[in-house]
Amino acid sequence: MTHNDIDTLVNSFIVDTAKGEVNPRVQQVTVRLLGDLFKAIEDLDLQPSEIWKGLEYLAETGASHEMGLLAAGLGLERFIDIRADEAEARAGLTGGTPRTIEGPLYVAGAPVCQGFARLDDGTESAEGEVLFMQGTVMDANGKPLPGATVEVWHANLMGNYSFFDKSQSAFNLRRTIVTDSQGNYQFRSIVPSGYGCPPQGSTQQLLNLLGRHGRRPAHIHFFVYADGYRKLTTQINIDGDEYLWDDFAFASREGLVPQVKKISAPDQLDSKQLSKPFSSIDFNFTLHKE
Ligand code: MBD
Ligand code: FE
Repeated sequence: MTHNDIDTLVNSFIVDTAKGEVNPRVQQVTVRLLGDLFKAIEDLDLQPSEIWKGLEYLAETGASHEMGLLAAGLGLERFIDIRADEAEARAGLTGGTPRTIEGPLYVAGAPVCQGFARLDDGTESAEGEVLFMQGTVMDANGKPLPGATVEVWHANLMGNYSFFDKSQSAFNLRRTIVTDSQGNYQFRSIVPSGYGCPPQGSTQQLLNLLGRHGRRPAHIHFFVYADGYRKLTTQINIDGDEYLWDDFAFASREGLVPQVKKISAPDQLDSKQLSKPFSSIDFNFTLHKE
């Protein structure tokens, strides 16, 4: 069929058969996506077995709760971010902390703490390295924002996230921190490890066929928001990770790789009541006005 014939066919299937109330946006999107799919089937001469295999693949990906992971791995989530960046640039907004993808592993409802939080439940204290991270939430003029919210979540030493990994305690490595009267936040945690897609999962299966790995560099996720300001979704990467610029989810960005300071001076260890050197990251978040 020609592409014109396909457009006519899709319209006859979807638009001409409409009887009751129509949601014009849903109709528009359905016609467009279906038309594009049919054209791809025609152009690639996709065989019925391949088409059914594709549908089975998506069904299986959904059934195993990997649709979000697949969206990250195919760059769809990154593409959505690029479009958001472009919209911000058009609105004349520059200089805020760069956004990057949320990913599929956020869980709402983490415990709320004022100013400071310890994220880890201590189960990996023996093997893990302590991390302190701190900074200020501010507006584009550098004015600190007291009472702003910093939601933070990251993986453990196995690269796994609590809730999805049922072996971890509830909300391990997840907290909601409210900035103090100076707009400051601080947390104590352990330095996370990188993430790898489940090796037998459907996302990794496709990545294998594409000759791609499914690894992410070590990173920490954030939502940062305050009344009257745009919500920021971002991450920082742990510098030095071998996958830092080879992230399967394309989320690494200039400006989101803070320096990691190694603290080993006895007086500084004493002040934190620690016996081993720890890492420290200073990082400020800059929000745009709504
Ligand atoms: C992650 O931890 C993540 O942040 C993303 C985007 C995809 C998979 C795992
Ligand atoms: Fe993550």
